Amino acid sequence: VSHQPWWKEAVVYQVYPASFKDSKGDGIGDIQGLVSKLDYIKDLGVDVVWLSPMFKSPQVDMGYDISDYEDVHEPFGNLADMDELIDALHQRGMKLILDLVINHCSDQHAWFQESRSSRDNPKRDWYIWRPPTYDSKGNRQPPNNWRASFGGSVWEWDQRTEEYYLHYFAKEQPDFNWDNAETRKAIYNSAIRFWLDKGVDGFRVDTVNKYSKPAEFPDAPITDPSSPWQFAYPLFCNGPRIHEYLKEMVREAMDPYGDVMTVGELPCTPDAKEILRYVSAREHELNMVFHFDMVYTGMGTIRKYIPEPFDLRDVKTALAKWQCFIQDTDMWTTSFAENHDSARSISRFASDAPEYRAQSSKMLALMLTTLTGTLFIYQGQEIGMVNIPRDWPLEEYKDLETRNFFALMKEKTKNDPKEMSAAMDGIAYLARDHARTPMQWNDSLNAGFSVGNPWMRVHDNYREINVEKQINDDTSPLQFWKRLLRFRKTHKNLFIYGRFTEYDHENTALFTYTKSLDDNANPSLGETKEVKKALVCLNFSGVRQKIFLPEDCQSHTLELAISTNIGRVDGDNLEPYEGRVYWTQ
Ligand code: TEU
Repeated sequence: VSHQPWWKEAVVYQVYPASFKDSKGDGIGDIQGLVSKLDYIKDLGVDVVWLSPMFKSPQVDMGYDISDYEDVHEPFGNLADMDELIDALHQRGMKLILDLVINHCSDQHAWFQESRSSRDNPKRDWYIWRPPTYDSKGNRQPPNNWRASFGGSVWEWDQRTEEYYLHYFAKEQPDFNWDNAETRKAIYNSAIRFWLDKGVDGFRVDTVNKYSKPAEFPDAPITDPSSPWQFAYPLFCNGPRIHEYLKEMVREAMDPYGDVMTVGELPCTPDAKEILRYVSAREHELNMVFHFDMVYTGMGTIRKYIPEPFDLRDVKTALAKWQCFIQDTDMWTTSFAENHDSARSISRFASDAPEYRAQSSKMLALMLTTLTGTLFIYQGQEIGMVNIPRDWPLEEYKDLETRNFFALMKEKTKNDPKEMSAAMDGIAYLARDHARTPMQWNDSLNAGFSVGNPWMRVHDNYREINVEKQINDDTSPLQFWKRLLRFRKTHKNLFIYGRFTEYDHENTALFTYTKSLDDNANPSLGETKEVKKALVCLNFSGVRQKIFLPEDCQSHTLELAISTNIGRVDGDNLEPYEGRVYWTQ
């Protein structure tokens, strides 16, 4: 394939600073802890580290509420630690992207403190303030009925200046007014240029389609007035001036630095034409986006923690859409199954039963490493970490989204035991907390994460699942991931760039697809011959399944390239949660 930008072939590893490695013994992960693990990350085969917010923050939303873009949350370290991290990564030939959280900031940020101090403060218009409305009985009302992502109204009343301010997330996360050019310029300087000047290589752009608000704030169509958590999420997205703002941001704050990598968080954007406006190369906005079609399967539509039934076809539809959609366009995409907002993929899409957990981990790894797009691995995914057990009490869950949902259910159901048990089932299946239990390094106290009292409970299975136990075990998820990352790069024209074709879609146990060379690709050498086409067979069930052999593969001899069953495979029967790749021509 002709020369491609570096970020297409990069493997990105996401680090959640609070839960990765604590070097100070205060029970909170920190930057020096991350620095101490860079050789581990490098050895895995990673090119880029994505570090979730480490900026100064009151931590209402785990750092996605920033009170100073130009400083570091004290328990994580300081600016000198960040300089050391950037340098240590670059010395290893790796890169660093930070989280760009610029739809909102913390209510503790100096800018917001000024803005809320009076109606005529010069920064008043840096946020979105609106006067109250009144109902027929003279009761004060917020400007509209929109509900925030973390519960309650998107409008918070400010007594001092007797106006409401807008917040799509927590009330401690006031939304910026991106219509104000002065605000945009300040954001570009403080959140972007400050870090690019320090040598940061790019950004994961938080809530990238929410900055432009609708001109008016019409009420959302509330289908169920009794449900306190109706929220207008789709109305928050893809506003009238979003592309103007993103083009300006890239042109003014990033282009002067050369090749800045950007990956946008793009939920609620099903329309292919709209997606192209964000990531088509000719638009010069974002390099790529995370789509959430896969990780959202099974989440409630009205409220994410009321799970809805799905089967493998929904997952295959989600993935196939993006694999096919990008072909014959000038856009790019991502391959991921986990992040800090998502439950663990083994528990969500395969099986975390002890007898199937490792095999599930390897099968999912085989899927992710053979799909087209830039590959993202979330901390702990490489060793097969799984969801929090159902019997943990709510107190062990720290995420405000989890806590607020539970409180809303209590209020709505008047603490009905059956309803509350269902709420706990939803939390135990989908909560963002599942991704935030401390990284499991070894079987010593607190899994080697901290010698202090961890801010969040370590998973009880850390003695069975940890880096040290897997680093020397050839059959472990960790070793298999390492092998797959090399395998993917060796055959990058097939697996990073190749053409995806799905077969047997109605099968709810098997995911079968081929990857074939694009016309202009030069085949890479397999072990024995040029490989132009690979057949990927994934068993997402706990039952042996006969491989599905596509018509156009039957005339060729199949050569086994790799299997999650190290060493032995049983003819054309896939074991439970087994994955295989065959060369077909
Ligand atoms: O996520 C925004 C987002 O779409 C999800 O958080 C979603 O709103 C939530 O999971 C409910 O479905 C980004 C960050 O990834 C998230 O951690 C932050 O909480 C949020 O923005 C606010 O910055």
